[in-house]
Amino acid sequence: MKSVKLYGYATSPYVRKVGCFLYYKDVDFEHVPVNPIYPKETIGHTGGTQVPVLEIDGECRRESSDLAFWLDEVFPEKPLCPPAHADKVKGIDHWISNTFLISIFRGAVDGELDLDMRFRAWRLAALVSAHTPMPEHVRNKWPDFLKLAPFIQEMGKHMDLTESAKDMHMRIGMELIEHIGEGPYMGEFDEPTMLDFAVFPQLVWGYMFGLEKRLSAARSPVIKDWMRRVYVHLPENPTLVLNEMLVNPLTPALKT
Ligand SMILES: N[C@@H](CCC(=O)N[C@@H](CS)C(=O)NCC(=O)O)C(=O)O
Repeated sequence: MKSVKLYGYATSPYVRKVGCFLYYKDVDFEHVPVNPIYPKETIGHTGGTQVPVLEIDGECRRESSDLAFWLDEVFPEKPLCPPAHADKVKGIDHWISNTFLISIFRGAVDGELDLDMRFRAWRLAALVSAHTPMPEHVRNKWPDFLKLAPFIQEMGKHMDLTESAKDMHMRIGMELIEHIGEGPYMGEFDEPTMLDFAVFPQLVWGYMFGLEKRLSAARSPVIKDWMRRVYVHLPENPTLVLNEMLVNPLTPALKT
């Protein structure tokens, strides 16, 4: 049996995405939590600080979408990017990587540290600390650290900041609905692909772990039905966050 390790903190959307790839493929893996303050302790051997890192039998690779292709090579069952649909999958994945996933960081890029944003950031720090405890003064400063993190500043360069955050989230929600189309899965594929697992955990984890009061994505019937279909392929907690931190279980929210 191959030894598979996923290094990363569960507050990273890219780490959650690769976690879902592994869950869907039923690959046995070890999640190695990375302390964002001291990443070298766990991923120093990779020569970098970026997560996720996937290690298969001692070989380490980065870049979440490339990891889907690598997983398909090593574990061909349940392809994340079926060869017959590769062009379409890669096209929509481009939208996910360059629009959907970076939009998650819009609040931090705007850097308006109102009380709401601070509570959010402190909760994020608590979720990270559940795995890799961070000192109290670091947790307290987490809202400011997020605002200044170089990789988040970099994401800001790829956003149209003249569009309001509200308009941006609305537009991206509509684009997601278009990509789901008639379903059953994103791209109107009959089986789930890397696309579904790149998006799904991002829509549910904030609600599950106390960042959002409501499962807001489920306000769209199209997205809610799609979430129900994708969730069937994943464990109850597909997010890599410790179960002890759960605030709202997902099943009841998707049932009603
Ligand atoms: N394009 C990368 C993005 C990964 C990424 O931005 N990871 C962030 C966490 S969300 C990170 O590791 N930031 C710290 C760093 O780059 O040192 C992927 O898809 O894997």
